[in-house]
Amino acid sequence: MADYGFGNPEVIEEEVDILIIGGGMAACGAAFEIMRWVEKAKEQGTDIKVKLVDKAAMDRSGAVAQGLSAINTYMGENDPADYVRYVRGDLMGIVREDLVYDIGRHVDDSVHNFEEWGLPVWKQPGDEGKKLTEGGKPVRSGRWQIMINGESYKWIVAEAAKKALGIDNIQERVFIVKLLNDKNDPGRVAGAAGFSVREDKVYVYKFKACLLVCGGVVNIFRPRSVGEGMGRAWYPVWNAGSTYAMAAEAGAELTLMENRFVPARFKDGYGPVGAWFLLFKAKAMNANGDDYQEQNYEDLKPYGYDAYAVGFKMGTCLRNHLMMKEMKEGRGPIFMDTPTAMAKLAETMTPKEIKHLEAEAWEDFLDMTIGQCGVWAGENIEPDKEMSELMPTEPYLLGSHAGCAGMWCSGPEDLPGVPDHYHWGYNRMTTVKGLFTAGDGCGASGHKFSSGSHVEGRIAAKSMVKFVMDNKDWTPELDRPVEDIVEEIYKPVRVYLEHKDYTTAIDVNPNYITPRMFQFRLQKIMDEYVGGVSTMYQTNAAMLKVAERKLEMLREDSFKMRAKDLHELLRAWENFHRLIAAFAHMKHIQFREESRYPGYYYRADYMNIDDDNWKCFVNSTYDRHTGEWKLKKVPYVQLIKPAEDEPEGIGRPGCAV
Ligand code: SFD
Ligand code: AMP
Repeated sequence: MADYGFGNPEVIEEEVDILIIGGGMAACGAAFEIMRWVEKAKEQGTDIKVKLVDKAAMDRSGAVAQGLSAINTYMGENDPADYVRYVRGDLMGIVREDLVYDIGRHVDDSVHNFEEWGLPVWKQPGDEGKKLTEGGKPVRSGRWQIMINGESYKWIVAEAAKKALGIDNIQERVFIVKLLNDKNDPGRVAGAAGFSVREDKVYVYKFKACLLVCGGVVNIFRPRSVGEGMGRAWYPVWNAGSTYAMAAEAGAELTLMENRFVPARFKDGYGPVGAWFLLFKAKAMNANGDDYQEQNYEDLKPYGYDAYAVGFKMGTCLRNHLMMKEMKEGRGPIFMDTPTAMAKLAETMTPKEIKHLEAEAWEDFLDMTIGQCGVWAGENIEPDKEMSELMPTEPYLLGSHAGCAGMWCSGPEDLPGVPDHYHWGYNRMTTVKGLFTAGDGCGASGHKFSSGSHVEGRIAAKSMVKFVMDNKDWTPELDRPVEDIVEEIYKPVRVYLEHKDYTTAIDVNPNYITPRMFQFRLQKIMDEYVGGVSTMYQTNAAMLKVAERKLEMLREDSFKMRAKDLHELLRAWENFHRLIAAFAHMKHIQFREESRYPGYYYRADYMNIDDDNWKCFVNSTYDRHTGEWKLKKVPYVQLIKPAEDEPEGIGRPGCAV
């Protein structure tokens, strides 16, 4: 390797038994849970070494960085079977009910722990000071959601994780770039490699098992906020598709990557709407003051979307669909009527209580989306006096909120009726041996949110320890020499150092592409051809064909991405990950010839929901050597009987594949 000064990284190799990649909710759950099982293994004479690596600092990394104002999955008095019904209703009838049920039956334990660790959970009058475990009744915003004072949510959860795992077993500010397969078994993972975002160092880990939990994908589509607002998004911008890309490259089967989440949000600040709709009972209306949901209901019928709604009870994407019709037909902007909602609530309140209500309206955003308060302050909006605009955002890929992209995972073995293709090994293990996931990584089971992601990390942790115990005598061997891996990771640095003197302007050079420009190109392709905001979320086979060609050319150019410093190296690798995740999304949308998620995206050439042919999962695998994607249909099996008030479409069996 030539000596460039910067760009000659120190290489640190380490062998552990289990590597947790990521430091978000799922990773913190895993870190908290795992030591209990590691202790048990120790009692049986086996020492298990666990390490956690996060690209950022755990106290504020991932989606919960700014905090949250609600825990959106808490069963309490509810039956987990009803939780399954809610999730499959919201995700248009196709979910892995075994995985969803598994979350439902365990999630409350995580929430009880959060409260124990110091997270303030709102209680109903008279129950203040009484913990949930002591029978304290939470303030529910909806059937599944409870309110919290959650500005420090992530800090609290990370503290417990760090305490359990021990600070020496945590490495922050290391960006993992790729998983490494085993030399003797390509269907197995044996290691991972990444680099420090602060020092000229490359890290290569070997392990028996790993938990890949790097969150979802943000910024593959051109965002609504550009220019001065760039970097503003609803989901966390630093979750760049690492989970899906690294898993795909390692050979893991992905599922429902055609699914995406397009949240309706307070415009420009991306403030969530849940508390306003559910807790404050606010209504959304069009520019004329009409309730567009009521007015447009008939519009669900022509393409069979009404089979997935009962009256005005319908899932997130269908609510979006009705809103988008208003916007397309020129009756926007859409407003959230905050003044009426607040005035109504205030009718029975004392002046002191009204002041408190106003404070809560602000705190909802101060707790989790501070930028929205910036918009309100900057535009002189007092929510009790003036309405705020709502807007569907650019699309995100995720598996834990109101979306279900991710990896195809083995589920629990103790549930009745579970078919063989739902369970082939250890709970939450992917189709690659030793590779586990949770949270945004585990597909076909959305609506876990923060608490469900935490508990899913715990479920995976327990089964990883079992896997390691069953593979005690196995030694990982990397399928590539370490020097090779280091060269690949530092390639963008080499490209820069070799060509930087060719021109006098650092950003203008025919021999390289900057990560920033690369990202713009990716976002333009996805936005214009794969159903972004500029086409109002519509695409078709011909547009996808163009997208494929352009993405393929972008892939060729990706090898010319430059990194002038460590920050750009991070940006370059985030873009590689985004590109693979974007490919997966495009390929899946191309394969599924129906519009399963109207309001998230439309196949304009197949506008119907077509249960006869498409009530099934779509799974894919990627060959990193050839760049080829293989897609297939996988049967959906209903495990929980539909309730009487469930939409007719839900009752339909999965189609033959
Ligand atoms: O209001 C690498 N979420 C909400 N959940 C709730 O329970 N209540 C809410 O109120 C929620 N809302 C909400 C939510 C999220 C956001 C952004 C907003 C509002 C504004 C959802 C949850 O936060 C979400 O479901 C979970 O956090 C998902 O957990 P997980 O573990 O799958 O992802 P993560 O927490 O983002 O963590 C990812 C980690 O990976 C790291 N990382 N590390 C190493 N190498 C790499 N290459 C890496 N790439 C990423 C990250 O640093 C991070 O640690 S509301 O809208 O409904
Ligand atoms: P959000 O703030 O939009 O992320 O939503 C938080 C929670 O409230 C999620 O569980 C949503 O599914 C739910 N939610 C948001 N808006 C509505 C609505 N209009 N009707 C029913 N549930 C909603």
